[in-house]
Amino acid sequence: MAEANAALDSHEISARIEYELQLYYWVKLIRAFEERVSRLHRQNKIIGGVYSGAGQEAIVTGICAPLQDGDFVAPLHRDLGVFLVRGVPPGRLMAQLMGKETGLSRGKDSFLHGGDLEHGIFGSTSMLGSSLPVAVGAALKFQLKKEKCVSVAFFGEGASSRGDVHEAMNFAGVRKLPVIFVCENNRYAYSTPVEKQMAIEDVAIRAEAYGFKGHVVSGNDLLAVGQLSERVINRVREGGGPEMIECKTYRFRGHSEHDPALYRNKEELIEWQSRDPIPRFELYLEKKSHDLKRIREETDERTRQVVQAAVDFAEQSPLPEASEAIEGLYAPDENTSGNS
Ligand SMILES: Cc1ncc(C[n+]2csc(CCOP(=O)(O)OP(=O)(O)O)c2C)c(N)n1
Repeated sequence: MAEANAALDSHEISARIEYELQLYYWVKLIRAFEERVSRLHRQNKIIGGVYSGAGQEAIVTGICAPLQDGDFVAPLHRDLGVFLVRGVPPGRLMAQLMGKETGLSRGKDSFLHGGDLEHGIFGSTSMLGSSLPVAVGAALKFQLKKEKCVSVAFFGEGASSRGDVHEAMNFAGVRKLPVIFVCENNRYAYSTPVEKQMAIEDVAIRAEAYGFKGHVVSGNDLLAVGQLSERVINRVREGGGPEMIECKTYRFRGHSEHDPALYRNKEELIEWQSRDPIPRFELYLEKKSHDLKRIREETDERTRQVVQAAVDFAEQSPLPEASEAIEGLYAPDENTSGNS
């Protein structure tokens, strides 16, 4: 890092510091937001299932931070953090989780399928893996229209066993599309351990079979994910064709809030909790001579306020009117008054 810094001027160094503190803010915000969502779920205030990404915050943060306006992301059911890093207002996101009028789908859905095309986010689908061909379709559009944008498709190691994941990667490889495939390998697909999912160690080695590069990185190391993602996104944006990033990680909670995850042993959980991405990044900040105590206190206070404001906004928002139930579901028919 010292060597790398030697080549930077003081302006670039302070921009880099600001960027790293922003990364820290995001992982803390995602953790605080999701912890609050788990509590709200127990209070019966959340509509639908809650799939916590606790333990995996460094992945969505490191991958999405270098993205630009116009880029496209297809997140997983566990990737609430994508919405926060892409700039979706936390209040609207919380309202989506509570099925309120002010939510992204105006109270028509739970978090699971809520997208926000304004921020380039495609709502995830129930069929695992089926959002990859959609992300590839977005990349094809960027290529055909000569737009310098990239598409990012998140998927789990469980989803990687699905046929349309193969089809999406094969097509992307053949057409050299600007798409980044990000595997969040958290070792379990619901209760199925990774050893029963695939006969190989790394999903990333499959990339070679499709004619592009695959990388393996610790998904619990924010710095490593962030640095790799910056390089990969730049190459893909410049027309280098698709790449795959496999992030090795672990989910701290069950598959969803109703799953006590009794199929995992306690030792394994403790081992992975000791690799928590947040203290790991704090250690990095401290080693870089930041006043960690002050930064942590300020960030905790800031995230507490943001999360509380989001909850207040969502709780004060109305539920949708029944008469609006089918509004906005179909594209207007240009030949009629637009109501069909
Ligand atoms: C095609 C398909 N099969 C099964 C399911 C049920 N299901 C929902 S999430 C899940 C686990 C997914 O595991 P993974 O893809 O590794 O993502 P993770 O939940 O671990 O983040 C399963 C089996 C589904 N939604 N779609």
